[in-house]
Amino acid sequence: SHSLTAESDESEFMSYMLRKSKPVNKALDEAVPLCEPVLKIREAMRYTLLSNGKRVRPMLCLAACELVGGHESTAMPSACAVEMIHASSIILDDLPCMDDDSLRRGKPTNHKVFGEDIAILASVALMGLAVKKTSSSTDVPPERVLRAVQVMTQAVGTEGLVAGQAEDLAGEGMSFEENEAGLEHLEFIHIHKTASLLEAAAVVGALMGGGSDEEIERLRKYARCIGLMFQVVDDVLDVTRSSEELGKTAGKDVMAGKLTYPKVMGVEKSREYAERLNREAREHLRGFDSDKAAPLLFLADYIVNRQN
Ligand code: GRG
Repeated sequence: SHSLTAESDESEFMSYMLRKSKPVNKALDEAVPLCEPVLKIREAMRYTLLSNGKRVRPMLCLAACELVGGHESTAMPSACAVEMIHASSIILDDLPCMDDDSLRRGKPTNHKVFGEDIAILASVALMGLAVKKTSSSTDVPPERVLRAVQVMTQAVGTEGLVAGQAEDLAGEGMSFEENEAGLEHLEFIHIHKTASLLEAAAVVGALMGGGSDEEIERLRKYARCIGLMFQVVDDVLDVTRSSEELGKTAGKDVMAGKLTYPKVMGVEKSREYAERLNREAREHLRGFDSDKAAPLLFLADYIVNRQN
């Protein structure tokens, strides 16, 4: 199994992603053993943590670590931790009092299977475990581990996921003007709900790998760009999908009343914006060796080009 270079193609990137996800899934599996006490809570934690997500955040964490010269295994606890935070947040996001979703990753949502009480406890337990995992990183100077815990916890609270979710909920039912103010609201949500955890993944990976402050900052900016880009592309795909399915869709229209990039700036401008974010993301990686940066450059292209 050779490594990815600037000359690799998309299919080599896909096998790189698959290859990277294997040790991550193994470590996640081992992190929550199915045993007493609280067997039911552990089952619920495992149900979401091990269901088939793309593992973009762990991959970003490991790739950032390797990009600054660290070994993959040094960032493995942090890579698991960011996926635990991600799993924790999607359990809460799907609850009836939040987005009220019954399906996630093609399966019934956590609370549909285990009930709301168990789902909430599993979410809190995953969040705690994430902090424990990060702090148990070995072969890393303690001040770096401490910084990683700070970065990770900051990405969750009032400067991160919670802020994004709160703004999202506050905006529901409000008719935002499809103008500058609407765009600001939209960017705030995505910077916090999506980009903040991707930023944390890249930053803690680089911290564990021994990166300099300047390298860490460049990776943070790269991750913010791909986080925003992910959401712009998502909104554009929603328009494309719903026009394709026009007339044959049943169930709730999730986009009804929701502010999106196409609503604020139109489909064409949204596509241009995604392309601009991709260019900007790549510029932030310019100072790195292009072969070493290849996984992150491919990841950016993968996000901007995805078709569903
Ligand atoms: C404090 C844990 C916590 C949460 C409270 C509920 C909440 C605040 C925030 C919501 C976070 C959330 C669900 C953000 C959406 C992020 C997003 C882009 C999800 C989809 O990510 P993918 O495509 O998913 O990487 P997979 O399934 O591939 O992992």
